[in-house]
Amino acid sequence: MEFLPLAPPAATPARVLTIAGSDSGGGAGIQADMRTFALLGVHACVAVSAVTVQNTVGVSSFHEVPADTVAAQIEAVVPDIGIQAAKTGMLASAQIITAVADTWRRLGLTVPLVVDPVSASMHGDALLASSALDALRDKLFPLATLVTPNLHEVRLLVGIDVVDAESQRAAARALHALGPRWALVKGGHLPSAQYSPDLLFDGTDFHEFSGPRVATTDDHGAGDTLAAATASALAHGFTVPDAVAFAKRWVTQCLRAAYPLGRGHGPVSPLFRLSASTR
Ligand code: PXL
Repeated sequence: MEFLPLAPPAATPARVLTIAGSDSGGGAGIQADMRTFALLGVHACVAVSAVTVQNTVGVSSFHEVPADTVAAQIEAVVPDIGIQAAKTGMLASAQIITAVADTWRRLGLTVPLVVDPVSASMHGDALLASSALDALRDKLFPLATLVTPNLHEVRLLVGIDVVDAESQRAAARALHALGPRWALVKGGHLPSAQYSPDLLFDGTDFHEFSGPRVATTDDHGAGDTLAAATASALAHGFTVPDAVAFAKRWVTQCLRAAYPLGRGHGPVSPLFRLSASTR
């Protein structure tokens, strides 16, 4: 596959800010973002929103970072380092979401923002307070270039059960009406044997991205990886449809390279790029 252009050695690469939670198992959250950023040649800035206590079997607890500390991390890095794109993952609470949105506005940021509205782990452990949904819809979505919910998050956010192509379109319309410039309804959890159809909508046109389904239960961090690769491509100036197409191919490769880990679900892996780049 075509990769993003790498900066020459010692040249400053594109910078992407992730605002997300830490996964002690190293497969999702900030750790997934940083693996993808590094393997795509992007420098990661990080605002930690929460520290989760988890392994491959599940999330046993998490500790939120105070909202003003999340805001302060963003305020520290953006004017100094400069970013070409940002993404959000686990934001945990309405206070943190509000702090991120307020900070984004205060800094007058105009770079692309990918909002992955993480609400639960793959084991079903809650990573977002139910009282935070209003803040997500009302404060953060209107600032987003792209939102990337999975079907569970679509149900929580717009109350639509996506079961087929028609309901997927209805969900894309409802999500777009909340204010992001683009909405991506990820179809990875649709009951299709061969394909995983993602639907992108900008209020006018629908774009479908149909990747091959990879048969693996080692898919921890797949959503984070898709959003991180999309943000990386946007940082390089890709259009949103081109960035999503690139990210979809990237996550498919990462699913093919996923490895077993622990007693539960292993992570998707961008480490395949290490052997690809030395060939
Ligand atoms: O994959 C979603 C996700 C995001 N961020 C953190 C997570 C998870 C899933 O477990 O733990 C911190």
